[in-house]
Amino acid sequence: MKAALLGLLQSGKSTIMASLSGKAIPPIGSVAIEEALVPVPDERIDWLTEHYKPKKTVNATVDCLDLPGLNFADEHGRAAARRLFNQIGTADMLVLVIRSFENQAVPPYRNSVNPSRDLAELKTELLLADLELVTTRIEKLEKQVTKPTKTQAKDKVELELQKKLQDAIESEKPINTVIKTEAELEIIKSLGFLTLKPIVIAINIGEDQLDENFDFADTEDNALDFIAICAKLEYELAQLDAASREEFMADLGITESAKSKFVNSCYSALGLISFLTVGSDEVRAWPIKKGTNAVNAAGKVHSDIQRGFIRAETFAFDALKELGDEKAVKAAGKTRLEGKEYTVKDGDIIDFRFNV
Ligand SMILES: Nc1nc2c(ncn2[C@@H]2O[C@H](COP(=O)(O)OP(=O)(O)O)[C@@H](O)[C@H]2O)c(=O)[nH]1
Ligand SMILES: [Mg+2]
Repeated sequence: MKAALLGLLQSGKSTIMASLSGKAIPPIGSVAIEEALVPVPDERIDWLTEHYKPKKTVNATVDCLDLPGLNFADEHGRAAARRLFNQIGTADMLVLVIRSFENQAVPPYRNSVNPSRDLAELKTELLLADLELVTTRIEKLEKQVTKPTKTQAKDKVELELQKKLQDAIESEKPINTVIKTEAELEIIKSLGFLTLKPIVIAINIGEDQLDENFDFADTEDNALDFIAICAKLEYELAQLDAASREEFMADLGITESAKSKFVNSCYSALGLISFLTVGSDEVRAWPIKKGTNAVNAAGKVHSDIQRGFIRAETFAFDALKELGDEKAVKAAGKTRLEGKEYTVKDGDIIDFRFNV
């Protein structure tokens, strides 16, 4: 699952990225696209690792992309932004990084620090990029449907849908408010619309703003996921060893690290949950979309297991933790045999029975 960090010039994307990856911050103005696989912290995995002492532990990961800063204040910047937007069609979600920190050494975008203005501008630009895509597509389809081609019927259906999208964008609604069915999604999926993607807003707060409340509750945006991160502090924290880090976090009153906030909010914005597999070889978390059934979950582990699926032997992590070991879980009647259609739950520990 890929999350693209998008933000205006010097909003702190690379600093956030460095606090997630533990790597150094690239020089200011760097245009290289950095990528990091960030493990999703999971206390269940930590507990299971203690319990099974496996040779290997694998957390779920979110693949984070750090992109060059956006600048819509001049033509050159707008052209660069458009090129960048065309490159992120394959990202599964967007994290919009918004500057709220004051820093004399870093000149602010449009000469003032103003998070709600910046957020509004970013959202408008995402909509405009989608409007351009939709308009080009409609022009093409309108020509195409007049010809008696094999795809004529299909093209007509798509044209209707694209017009609905156009209406939505023109009234400043993201495309994901219109797309309701899998069939509709299938039609437009390959076009890479930006406002179809789930969005998390990361407010990069100053060192002096740790206690402020940034929920934007008075705007229409309270439907979006917001997290507040002080990138600079988090970067410094990430450089410390675990013990000093905990001490500093306690001093500063930070209860959850940026890394954990960040990947957890991505995970839930993507609609992901984890099922777990355990054993002396490996303890592992597997990300799946909420609502995935057992046979498709099996396919995440291996296509052979999906093909030869017989049953999923399942118990809840919580039951194991409460009762102490697998034997006790079984004795308490809490181990279940589930079939292909069983909807996997977050924290299910699964042993797939299969036959190839
Ligand atoms: N004071 C302060 N400075 C920050 C913070 N986050 C980033 N900066 C500074 O802002 C500048 C731009 O940050 P950078 O991460 O390179 O931004 P990017 O252009 O979005 O990748 C750097 O000089 C950072 O040190 C923060 O939370 N507080
Ligand atoms: Mg950068």
